Amino acid sequence: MQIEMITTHPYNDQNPGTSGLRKKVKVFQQPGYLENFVQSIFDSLEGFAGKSLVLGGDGRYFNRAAIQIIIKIAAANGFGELIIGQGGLLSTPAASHIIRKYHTFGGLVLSASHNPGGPEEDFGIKYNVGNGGPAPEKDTAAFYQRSQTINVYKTIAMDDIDLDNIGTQQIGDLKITIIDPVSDYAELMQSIFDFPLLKQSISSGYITLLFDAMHAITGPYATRILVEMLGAPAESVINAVPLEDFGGHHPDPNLAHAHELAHVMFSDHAPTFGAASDGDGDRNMITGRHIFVTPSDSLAIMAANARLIPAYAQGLSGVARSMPTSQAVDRVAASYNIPCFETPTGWKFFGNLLDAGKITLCGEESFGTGSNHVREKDGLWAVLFWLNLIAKRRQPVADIVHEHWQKFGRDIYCRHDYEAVETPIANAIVGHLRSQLPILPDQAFGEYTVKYADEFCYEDSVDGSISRNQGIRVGFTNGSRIVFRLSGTGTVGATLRIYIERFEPDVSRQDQDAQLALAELIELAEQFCEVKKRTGRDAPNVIT
Ligand code: G16
Repeated sequence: MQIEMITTHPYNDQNPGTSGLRKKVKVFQQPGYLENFVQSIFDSLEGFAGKSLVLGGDGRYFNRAAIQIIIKIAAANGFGELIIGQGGLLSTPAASHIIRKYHTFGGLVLSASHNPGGPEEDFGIKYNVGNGGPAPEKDTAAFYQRSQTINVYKTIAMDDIDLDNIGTQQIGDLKITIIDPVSDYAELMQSIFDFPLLKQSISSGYITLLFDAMHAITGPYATRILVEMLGAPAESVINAVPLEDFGGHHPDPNLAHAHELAHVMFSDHAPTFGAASDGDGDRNMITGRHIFVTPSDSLAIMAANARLIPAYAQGLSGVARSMPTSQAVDRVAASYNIPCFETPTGWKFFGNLLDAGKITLCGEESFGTGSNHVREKDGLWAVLFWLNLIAKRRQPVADIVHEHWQKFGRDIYCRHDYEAVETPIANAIVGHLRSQLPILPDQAFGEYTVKYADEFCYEDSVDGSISRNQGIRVGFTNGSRIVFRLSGTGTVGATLRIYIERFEPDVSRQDQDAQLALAELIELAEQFCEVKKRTGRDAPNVIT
């Protein structure tokens, strides 16, 4: 194989965000843009000569073209084997599992997750390390640093690889293995959950279900597992065929974007259980007949019931949640006397805790839940967890949720997103919030008295690394909180996220609408950050 050294120039915007580098497709299509970033990753890593790399993506527009480019750069940089999902497809959790199962050096996952796809939309790339998890901050900082000085990348001249036929091809020193993207993952799920019980509950009609794959990667995974292995009727999986533009929708599993599912779940002919996943299959939305389960509640309920699932029957070593996630899981941990960790937003922060065995389950308000079975959040795993729970407890979703609130209290919760805010305005909002931090403590606003106001700083208890400026928190003496942060995954302007929660122990007051129950705190949030005033908007773009 003849290695070619191609002269290039740095791009100044290749700083990975919350989850890898996400930009418009047009940005990635600039000459050398993708090549620079991939070469910067390889230049920052050591010891991969002759080793294996996993490669796959969520099938969005530019996925196939990007894979062909990466194959050539990986070959020129000396990898010994590439393990690629058939058709260039791999869900994020499946990629994580394959890295772990086959002990590869790492993997590249091509996805912009829940962001829309298509020639005018978004693309993304992230590097996962040998434990199967997203590269930690020290690595992503090194990738960025290298991208700022890069002046050459390596590639080889060769024909495009056939991605569609399973099997092995040898090209010079490089072995390319095309694998079925689903089978290893399906086998893993079978080892975690009680498949015979699930099969029986579905075939007897006790559980009826609807899964919305949103024309994204989980279509083939859900069809294989829910339909072929567990016997659900084929029509239980909707929007099952992955499309490059996700059918023109945002593959974002929430009530706003998974509206087809939401419509059915709140209708008279709703099945027992409904769920959706996102572009790359790591997020999940859980619903039952006429009920939506917030991701924060879902995490707490999973933690409280984990012993009912075969793989977690021995109990949990600990749990973790991202800082803006509600404190519901903290109450479960306290009651079961297990540790609960609070990390910054971003799945990469759970990796060390999982590797060290300090936690078994973790999750985020952004529709992500997972366990020590892989090192990514996992959409279908969460779906199977809930199905297993329903089958074991023989209760509808609404009863499981209400019983949980009765026992632990309810953390009433919502998130308001203001998307595509002009960056200078967003920065001014953050500056304005920062300026109030010293003066807010002890101030009273109606029934709310500020207990603390700060910027979240995280010290990793395993490696001692410190991550500063991870969101602005205003906590009140009654346990309520308002959190403000700028998203690290958007591609246009800035997205301001406002997270609001209030604890309600009184059972007679738990069944309130979240927006109404949180109205006073929502007002206070505006008073603190002035997003409406400064942007001239009258409402958030998305409420979850
Ligand atoms: C990614 C990260 C998550 C994070 C989410 C939202 O998810 O993996 O850990 O919670 O983004 O991040 P932000 O609030 O910064 O936009 P995904 O599913 O987009 O890869």
